Amino acid sequence: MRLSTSWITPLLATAAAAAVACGGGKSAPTGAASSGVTDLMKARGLSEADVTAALKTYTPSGKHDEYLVFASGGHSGQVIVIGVPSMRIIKYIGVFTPEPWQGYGFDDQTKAVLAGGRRSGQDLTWADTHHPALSESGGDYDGKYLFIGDKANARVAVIDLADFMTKQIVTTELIGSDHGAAFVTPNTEYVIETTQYATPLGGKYADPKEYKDKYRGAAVFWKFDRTKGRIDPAASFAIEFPPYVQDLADAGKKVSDGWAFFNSINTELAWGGNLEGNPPMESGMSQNDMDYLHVVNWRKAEELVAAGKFETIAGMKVLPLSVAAAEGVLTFVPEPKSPHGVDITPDGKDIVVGGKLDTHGTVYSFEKMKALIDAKQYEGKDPYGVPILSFKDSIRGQVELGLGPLHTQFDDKGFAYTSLFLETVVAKWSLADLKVVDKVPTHYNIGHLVSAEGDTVSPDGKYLIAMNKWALDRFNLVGPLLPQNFQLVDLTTPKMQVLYDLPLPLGEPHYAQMIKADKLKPIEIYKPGEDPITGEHATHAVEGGKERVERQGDQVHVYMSAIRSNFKPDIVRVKEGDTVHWHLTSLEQAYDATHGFAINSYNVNVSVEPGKHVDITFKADKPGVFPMYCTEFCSALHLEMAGYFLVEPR
Ligand code: RUQ
Ligand code: CUA
Repeated sequence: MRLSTSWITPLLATAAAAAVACGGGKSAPTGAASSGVTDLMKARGLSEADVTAALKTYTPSGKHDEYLVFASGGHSGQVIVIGVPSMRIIKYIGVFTPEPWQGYGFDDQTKAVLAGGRRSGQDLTWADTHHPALSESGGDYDGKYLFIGDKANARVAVIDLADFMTKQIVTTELIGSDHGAAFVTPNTEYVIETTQYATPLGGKYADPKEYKDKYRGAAVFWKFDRTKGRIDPAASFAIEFPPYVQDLADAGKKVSDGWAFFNSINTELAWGGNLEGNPPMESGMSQNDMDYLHVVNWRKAEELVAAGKFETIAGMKVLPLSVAAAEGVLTFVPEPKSPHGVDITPDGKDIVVGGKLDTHGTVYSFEKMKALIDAKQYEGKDPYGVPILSFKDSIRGQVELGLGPLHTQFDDKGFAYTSLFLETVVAKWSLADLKVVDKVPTHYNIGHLVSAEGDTVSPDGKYLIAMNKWALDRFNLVGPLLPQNFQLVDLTTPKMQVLYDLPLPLGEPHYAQMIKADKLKPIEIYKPGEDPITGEHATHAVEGGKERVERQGDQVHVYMSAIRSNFKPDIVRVKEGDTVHWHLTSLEQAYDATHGFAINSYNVNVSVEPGKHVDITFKADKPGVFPMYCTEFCSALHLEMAGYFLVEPR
């Protein structure tokens, strides 16, 4: 390999200029760095492209990232926060499952949050977290909240980006699974959750032989109350759909605000039964050439529900399919067989559907569809009475993308980026003339992709992450279960370039959203004695000097404080059989001075960040001597931050 260093000088100069422009650091060397760099490149076997990629992503200690990515943590039930361009993982947020470090699911406050996600009284200790959705104002991310859906158990969570904590989980027994979740309307009026697998609504029983008549899909519109920062189930509603197996969803924006779009993959009404004389599920669902894009006027649905045109099923207001079909709430447009992603362009004018089993992306025109709907110009009706628009009169065109188009994101220059699963590339194409202009290979089997603010009304371009399902030869060998691979792609160069591979060993990650970091304004500490879930001063908050143990019959209340480097009280005596109500407040107000608190054998483990208050309730049913201690290396006397919990035998 012949190495020249002339190319690196301008690159270093640019980097130095950028550093000075951002007010950062001392001036970097411009001419002299080259010989040392050449030696390093030789020693590590790096090409010029490698070093360029390194310069574009390397983020020195203390420098922050320009973007933050919120990625689904798949089965872990968590959300992963990643910095871009460094690709450093910055946080895991506990959402649908207990997360020990944060004490999430261990104190009374967060146990109650998780309990919101119980189904039929059952605690669920995993999730299939899919699509994160940042809250929007005017179709742009506002940096306030994050929502995410659990496909497996049809749940939606609300995360407050003030402290990056999950505040609420909602679910409805109306449906049994979701996939089109979570997607928000442009002002976060609603968080959309759409079924994947059809079931009888409300958790009833019916044999799949009655699939056509008894099984249904639905789109739930969870009402988000911004003043409270919570979903209001009582103000939410659902729209009943035929059992066509709805897939992804997206809300209209700008011209198409008030509408939402859902695709589907099973107009065949297949339900499996490969030992009962039926075709297997996958071929049964792929017989017809066309499926239906569901075009939904949700504002109209909202009006009809407000006017009382609903049935209540499993506590949810449901706009019946017959009403939705008759009142122009639900209209179908054919879409090429078994599509997958549906994504609205930044101007809200077009709806891009990924073909999956078709080589095309189909670009529907909202204007054309709206004109046909207004003129009631239909081609026919489906067996459930839903009007169907003409395919050719509804589209603006099709773009020949390649094999297995799935999901689409956008930039600020009129380009769209579609993931091609089978071809395992990202295709860049022009929205104006529907032509592919570039492709970049990804390693391997790309699912979703995310560009900077790429599904808002004003995408940034710049960066894209390919979220790849396979990673076979990319990293050190770690046995049969491999990490997935997030590849950072540079969108600023004439040809797209892969800059970085991030193995993600927490999965299976699905979708992600990327937000400009300066839109986020997280708090640094809690107010003294704050309950992080209510945001209020906790009823049992402990003040310094007022620590105590109070007994009321067999109920023992422990009012404990934590501050470097002790717990007060550090001896707590109870009797076997007592119920213990532990009230723990951190008296710290210094940023990052976090303590943990643990008692062995009682599964007590909480985290108290500065100011935070938590309650812990348990029965002291095991007599003995239990050391309790701080689980964060908080200070030089961290090991001394300990005490004894004494349970005297009866
Ligand atoms: S989707 S399999 Cu987001 Cu492509 Cu779930
Ligand atoms: Cu507090 Cu260690």
